[in-house]
Amino acid sequence: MIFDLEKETLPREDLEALQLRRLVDLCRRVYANVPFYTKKFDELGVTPDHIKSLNDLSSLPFTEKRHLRDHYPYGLFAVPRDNVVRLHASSGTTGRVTVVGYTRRDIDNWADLMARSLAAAGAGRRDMVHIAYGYGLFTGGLGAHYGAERLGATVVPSSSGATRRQVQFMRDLGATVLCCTPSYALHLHEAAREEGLDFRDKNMMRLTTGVFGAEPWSEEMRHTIEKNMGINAMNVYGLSEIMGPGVAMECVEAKEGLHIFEDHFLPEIIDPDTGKVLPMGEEGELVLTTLTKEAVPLVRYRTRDITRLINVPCRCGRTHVRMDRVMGRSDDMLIIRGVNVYPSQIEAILVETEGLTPHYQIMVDRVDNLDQMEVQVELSEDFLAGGEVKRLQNMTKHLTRRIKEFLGVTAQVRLVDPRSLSRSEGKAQRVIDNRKG
Ligand code: DLL
Repeated sequence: MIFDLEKETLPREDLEALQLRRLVDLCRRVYANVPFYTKKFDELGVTPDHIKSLNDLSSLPFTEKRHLRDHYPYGLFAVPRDNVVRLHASSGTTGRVTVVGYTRRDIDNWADLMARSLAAAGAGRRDMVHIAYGYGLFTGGLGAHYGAERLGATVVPSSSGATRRQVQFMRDLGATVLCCTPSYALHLHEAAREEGLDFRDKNMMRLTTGVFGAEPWSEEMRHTIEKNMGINAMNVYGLSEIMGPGVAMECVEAKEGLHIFEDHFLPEIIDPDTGKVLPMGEEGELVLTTLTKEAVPLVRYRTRDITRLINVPCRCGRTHVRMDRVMGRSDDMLIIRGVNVYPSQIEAILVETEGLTPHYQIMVDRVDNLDQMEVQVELSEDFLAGGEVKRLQNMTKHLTRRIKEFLGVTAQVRLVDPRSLSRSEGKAQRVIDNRKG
């Protein structure tokens, strides 16, 4: 179902005209109200009046996470504090937190966009939406919550934690849609099995759809979750600085790339090293400009997420451009002896291998000035039960060879007992890099 038929299927020309109007308005607002942007624009010698076409976007300055940190907490706000009705914050892995704010209209738009996202996943007002993203300063819980209510569905605001109780609630209340991180979905699946419950048995569990995001996950992981749980696992993307979840969403019709809600966000792909805009279809860093955000509007925000844009018309009828599944963040790309490796590439290899569970961790170290990578992955109970030493050795060899073949790096593979790696309730920490600091 398309939640906002008119906006989501606007003919390209009309969409671009709307974007241009909104871009000019955005520039006027930030130039007049945010000293950081007044200075940046002045330094580059541009004013809002210079924006005559969407191509002029590339003459505008970038905004980076460090700018938000430097102006902590309210320095980039474009409206008086009285007009801000909500704050969220994101901690990130390093440094100070960043604080983002929302006006009444920002919250309203966000609810609309998350409602669009849930509808694109196939959800509607008859659904029972179980939200296991964390509620609080993290945008996942409340973002999904307002969207599900806007859609008219019934919401179970479960938040994260108390995993066994969540599974029982999902059974008792008849959850049909689950919103959480993909790693937490796996955890719920495991907890269900321990309770003798099976998500695939639709007489027992009514779940049909997952709306998963907030961390990178591979296509292979999608297949695993879908197979284990008997559901459609859909990908939702977003980030707190831009809004929260609901910036882009896959449609159930194509399940190939996430539609970026272009009437609210203007995407570009740049070369992360040079900052140059790349041609359509090339892989690089996603940059987003918020067209309608009032409280903290951002011009050309560098997301650090690596993806590419797909402008082939989609069979669902939406005209908004799609972005490919995020393959990783430019800042969590590992460089192992000079070779670039994304954790999601390792995940893809592990998840498609019979006999393993989708639970893994990557440890990186430097020994005698040489990078060492160890991939720890849990064996499945079945594999372990039939496990002569020979089979285990063969599995280790097989994985080491696949990683070498596909990524060009040598990894130590360590097979570990089922359930021995720690489980996350929110974003999984896949990599422990001991080389830093
Ligand atoms: O994770 C917002 C969110 C909540 C998105 C719930 C989807 C669902 P932050 O904590 O600010 O916000 O983290 C944003 O998470 O820049 C990406 O690196 C990563 N991320 C988010 N969604 C996806 C996804 C929320 N579908 C950062 N695939 C982003 C891959 C994702 N990475």
